Amino acid sequence: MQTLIISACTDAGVHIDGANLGAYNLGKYLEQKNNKIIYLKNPSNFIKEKEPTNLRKNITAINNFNNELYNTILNNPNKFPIILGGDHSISIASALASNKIHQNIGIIWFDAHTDYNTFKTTITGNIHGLPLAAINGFYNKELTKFTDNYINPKNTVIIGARSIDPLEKENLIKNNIKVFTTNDIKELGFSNVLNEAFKIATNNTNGVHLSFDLDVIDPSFAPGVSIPELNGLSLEETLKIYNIFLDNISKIVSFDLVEYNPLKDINNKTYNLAIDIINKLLIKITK
Ligand SMILES: [Mn+2]
Repeated sequence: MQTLIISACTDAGVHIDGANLGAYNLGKYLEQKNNKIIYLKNPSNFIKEKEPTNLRKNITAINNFNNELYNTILNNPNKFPIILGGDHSISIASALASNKIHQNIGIIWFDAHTDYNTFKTTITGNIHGLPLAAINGFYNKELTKFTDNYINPKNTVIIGARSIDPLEKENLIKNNIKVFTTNDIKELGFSNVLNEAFKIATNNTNGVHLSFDLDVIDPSFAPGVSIPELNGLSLEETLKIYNIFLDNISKIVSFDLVEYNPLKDINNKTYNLAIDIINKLLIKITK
């Protein structure tokens, strides 16, 4: 199948700089391997706001960016979209564009955080903490003006979470979102967790969007992310889980890899891992 690879060069969703460069670097790597890459960027006059008390930081820039990303994906409905972030706010556009094309999909959100805040519950005002709630149409409608179709919370699964804000947890409970924490993975075993995740995400849907936040991995293996969280998945666990995703590639209709931040990376550990993840996916899709 033909791929649509978009380098989503933005870090407007987080006060830490660098995720925009991550998207750019991954795009350049793939371009050298003869892939066609579409680069999306914020306007050159964009100045990122970092004021802690502003709980809607950079919302206009994020909405403009996501509007363009959404339309770019919709204009290529017969290709498999691979979106390289960028901070996690870009997944609002990638997941909802895929949902529009395939008419009702599920979502697996692989992440140390649950990204389920609203403008009422966010502590930081960093919009990369809100995307999954927006994708479910739970408040956050200011972030989804380009669409009115959402992914059903019933078909939404989070895997690898270990940092959930107290009010964010209430949002998850209200929407009955299935969350597998890192401890759940260790207790239940990753194959049981993945089986259950695919069951939830494929139940009466036309496919699954996989959103892979590199901070799900322990920072000792993937230090190059904007908001690292200790006690994450080991490299071995991550690759085993990822292999199960790849074994289920026929169910996956779109993919994004987000939050790689070269400014925080050590010895290119995270870069090399990100490239490995993308290359394995490309082999599966294009063969
Ligand atoms: Mn995330």
